[in-house]
Amino acid sequence: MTKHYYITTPIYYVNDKPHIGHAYTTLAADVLARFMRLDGYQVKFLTGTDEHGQKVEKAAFDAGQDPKDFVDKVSMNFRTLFEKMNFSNDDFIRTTEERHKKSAIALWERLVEKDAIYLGSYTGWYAIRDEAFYTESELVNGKAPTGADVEWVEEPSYFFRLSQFQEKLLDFYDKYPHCIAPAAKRNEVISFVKSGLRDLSVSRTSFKWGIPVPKDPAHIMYVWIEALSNYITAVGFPDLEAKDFKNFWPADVHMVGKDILRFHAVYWPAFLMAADITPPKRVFAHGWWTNEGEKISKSLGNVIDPLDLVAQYGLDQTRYFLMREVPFGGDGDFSRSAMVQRINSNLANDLGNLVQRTASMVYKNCDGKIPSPGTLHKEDLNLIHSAENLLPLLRDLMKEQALHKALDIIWQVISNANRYVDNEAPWALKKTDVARMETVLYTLMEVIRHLGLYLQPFMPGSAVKILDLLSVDPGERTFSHIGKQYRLRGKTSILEPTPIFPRYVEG
Ligand code: ME8
Repeated sequence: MTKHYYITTPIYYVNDKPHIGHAYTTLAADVLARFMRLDGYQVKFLTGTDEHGQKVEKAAFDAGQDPKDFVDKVSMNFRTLFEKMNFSNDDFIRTTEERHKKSAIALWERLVEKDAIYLGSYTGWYAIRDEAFYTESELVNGKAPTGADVEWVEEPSYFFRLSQFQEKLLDFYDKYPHCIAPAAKRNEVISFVKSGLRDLSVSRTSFKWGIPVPKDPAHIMYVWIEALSNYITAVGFPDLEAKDFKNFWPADVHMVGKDILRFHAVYWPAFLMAADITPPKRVFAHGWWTNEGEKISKSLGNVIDPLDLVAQYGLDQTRYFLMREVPFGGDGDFSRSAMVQRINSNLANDLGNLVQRTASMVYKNCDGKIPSPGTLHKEDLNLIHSAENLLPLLRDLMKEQALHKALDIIWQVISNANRYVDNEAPWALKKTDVARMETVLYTLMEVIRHLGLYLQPFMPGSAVKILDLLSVDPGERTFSHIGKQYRLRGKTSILEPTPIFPRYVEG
């Protein structure tokens, strides 16, 4: 039976050009999606743009453009970025698309039908930057707790009966302990819900750029109720019988930043429960990046454009750095020195040298062909087994979204292999015992084959180069090709090796 896996990213506001944070979340989802595909799952990986609401309307106004023209352009910037970052998303959703309008309206109508929405009036604070409502007691020095400016709002509004979902949500978190991660974030959500939930304003009348409320077009749907529904739109909602809906819903992972966890782990499951739709299996909230120790913000002028990083350091180098530098789930700091250190030490030295010196020795000393091994010694088998046995460990880590730990254990094998090269000294064996040299080089090549397979989700371009170098059949590059049965065959010609990970030299 086909196994399915549905992973999503937030849909990003198109008020400005994409930055490192957007690339980061989508990269993490890309790595997971690629891993699961290699592991035999049918994957749906969704990302996209959130194009309605006051924040986007204001950005279009400030740019002197019609909102539709404006969102078309900015959304395209995200699409282009994602292509350049080699993201493998299966779909890119825009909330201005017809399929999404239809779905958001259907969700609203379902909520009305279930008596989960009523008309009232909202009096309180609203932060356009956060697209969020705040009470007086939540304000800090007259601003939102996030630092965003707030404005006073008094207007008729539809409300969602969130207050009725406190117990249901707590039961849900209890019954599905893995539905929110990391654990510390889960605890924060639980204490927030325990502190009591107020009904949530879900429509606005003070702007126009959004989806009108069915039968009451003076109201525009609150951007969050609309935006969250993108996750079901993309699998065919409102058609509950749609093939994708049946295969992929509930989503396996909503990958989000910690800033929007509450929307995903409280409001979204409540909307879905009210609409009689199963909530997502898991919401994972990762941390935030700072730049050289400073909060990233437009006003500080320190926003990092991911394409600048790619141009300067290389695509897979950037992907690797973002996934390795920070324990996934925690906050992290971008610094040039850390980036250069990672590139030169982990990529150029550890991995790059291993591949380059092994392949060069094979190319020069074995007539450009993978040697046939003699009897494998204990140390050869130990090394090969350390590579072959990674798969179940990686699976467990990826299930927890411990992406940095997955790289850690791959790098342990790389260290083992480098230690093995030093101990076995194949360059010396060349003069004393050619047969043993061939066995050692074969062992190393077989380990490198595994490294190439495992690194595909993280550094797809470089992994392809490694596997191509070894002439691994393109049809034998999934995780079902891990292990003994698909070991390299002696006498296979390899390509002439050229360094895959050059050192970064400050220019
Ligand atoms: O919140 N570090 O969109 P958004 C890490 N449209 N990640 C960061 C980051 C940083 N410094 N800055 C942003 C929205 N992010 C809504 C979502 S979903 C139904 C609607 C990432 O454009 C992180 O994933 O403000 C964060 O959650 C997201 O960008 C916010 O993107």
